[in-house]
Amino acid sequence: ASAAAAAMAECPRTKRKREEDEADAAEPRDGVASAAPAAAAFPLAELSVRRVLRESARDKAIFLHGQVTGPSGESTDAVVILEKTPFQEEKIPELLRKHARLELQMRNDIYSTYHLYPPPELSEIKTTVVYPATEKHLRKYLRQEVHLVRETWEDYKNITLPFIQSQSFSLQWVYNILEKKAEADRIIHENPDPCDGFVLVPDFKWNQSQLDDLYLIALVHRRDVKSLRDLTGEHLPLLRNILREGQEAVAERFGVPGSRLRVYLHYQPSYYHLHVHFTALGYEAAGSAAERAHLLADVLDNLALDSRYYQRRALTCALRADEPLLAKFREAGRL
Ligand code: GTA
Repeated sequence: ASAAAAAMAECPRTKRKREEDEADAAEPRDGVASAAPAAAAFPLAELSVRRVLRESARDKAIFLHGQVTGPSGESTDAVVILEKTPFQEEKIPELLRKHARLELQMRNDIYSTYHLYPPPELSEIKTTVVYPATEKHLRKYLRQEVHLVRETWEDYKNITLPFIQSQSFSLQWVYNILEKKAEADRIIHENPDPCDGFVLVPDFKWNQSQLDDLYLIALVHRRDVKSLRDLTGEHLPLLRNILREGQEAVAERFGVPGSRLRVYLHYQPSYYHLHVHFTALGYEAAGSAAERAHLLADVLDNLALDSRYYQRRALTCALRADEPLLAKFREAGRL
């Protein structure tokens, strides 16, 4: 009860920001918000596919733009991501024993290939749905060339900040987790301190069936820190808590030690509420490349050396070709 009470308390430094955000969340910029997830399953069979936004043979994933037609004939956009999941070692004997069919494709000397048809319970396709999806979601998932921009602190203040204040994705899903209105049963660890606390939950991208693609996300309780750019020495206790407690919680729950985890922040993130990614070191998660990922341990050292490190240096950002922020950099003659 005391942990719950602490989580309800508020970091004095963030009170004003929360009030602004609540007003903001009531009227989300991308026009989509819900306090809690709808209970009904998504009508997948009724989805009419408009186009393939992206597909990846390597990741065995396809990103679809589809539409669902409502009772009065209106169409609503959705993004549906279908993704084959990694093998679970412990299910292999069952897969071999219970396969529905094994069809020879070719044989040559000692070499042969087959089509193996597993039973339905062993052929899961991870399905992620964004519904209703905004134009911005469709753009986000569309395959695009990316361009690197070197964003100085001046650029951040004059170009990026006004842009993210005017049109970033709704943070309602984050507030739902922090307020236990969604995913409450999935919480792996919580430090309820309103200033230096956070909630650790499995990321959206992880089905938790196997550890190869382990992916969790730590969401900070305070609401006044948008991204890496806002961090100063003041946030060191918060960041140290995330690293230490996050690693301990993952080791305890999943048996993966800190030395096997990649713990990092994105710059630019998609969602401007500070969060930290925890992924299995052997897993090349989308967004773990050098141009986007900043290791939390390095961020801590940089801030300990210089409290205003992230307000002094230029940061590289990878922006998609059709991203309005990239256009803003072009207009400002910064590209
Ligand atoms: N637990 O409701 C949620 C939720 N949402 C809406 C987002 N996340 C959530 N987690 C929970 N519940 O890791 C997670 C996201 C992401 C993090 C936000 O929050 O899965 P970020 O702000 O740094 O933004 O992190 P990021 O990484 O761009 O977000 P996102 O949405 O994952 O996009 C990543 C890019 O990866 C996209 O452009 C997409 O095209 C690509 N991608 C590749 N594979 C996938 C996949 N399987 N699913 C989704 N996106 C993928």
